[in-house]
Amino acid sequence: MITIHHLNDSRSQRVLWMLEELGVEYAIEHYARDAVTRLAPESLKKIHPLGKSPVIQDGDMVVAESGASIDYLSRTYGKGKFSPASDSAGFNKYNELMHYVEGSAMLPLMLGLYVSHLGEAGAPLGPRIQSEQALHLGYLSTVLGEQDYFMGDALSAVDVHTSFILEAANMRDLLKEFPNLIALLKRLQARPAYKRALDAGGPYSFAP
Ligand SMILES: N[C@@H](CCC(=O)N[C@@H](CS)C(=O)NCC(=O)O)C(=O)O
Repeated sequence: MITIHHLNDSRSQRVLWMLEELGVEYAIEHYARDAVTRLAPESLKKIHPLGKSPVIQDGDMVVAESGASIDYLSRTYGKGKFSPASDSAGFNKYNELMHYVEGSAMLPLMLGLYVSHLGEAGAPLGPRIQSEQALHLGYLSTVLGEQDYFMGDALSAVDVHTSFILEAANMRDLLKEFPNLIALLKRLQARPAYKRALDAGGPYSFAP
């Protein structure tokens, strides 16, 4: 049995969505953010020493990091539907994008969020953060191009993983120059599995 350790309003939402797309049986352990600090409860450290969400368990296996979790689930249970085989032509692009999402694209969005708390003191960082946000969203827009999904004409784990970037950027009104990313986000959020995952995960502020 797969268990997802789900923190409300977090990156864990996209792992729940992957589980719903796969149609596998799973259990949810819910964790609530501290109302003031937004940190996860200490109890999450019993599952993984970092105490961050998401974490999934599958039998004896514990996987942290949303990208690794989504990739593990889609490779293990997806029957090749959501992730290309490692010897196929599309694998390197898939692998690059799966690492890129948290390794590069998320950083300027997180910096924007943190620096916004500094008020005027953070102003000198603004131009660099904004240019990095534009660089990464522009890159994602170019990779997507005219396709329906990042890997072509079908949903893959890359779209599930990237959704959090698109939602966080959209919430900050950063997608308006990228109509193809807006169209993709609408396409993703219209999927029945996406909606089922929202019902399962609880309130999620990046959703419309
Ligand atoms: N790169 C990690 C980030 C994990 C992470 O920072 N999760 C946040 C929620 S989005 C969290 O657990 N925050 C609560 C805390 O830091 O205590 C991933 O993609 O899973």
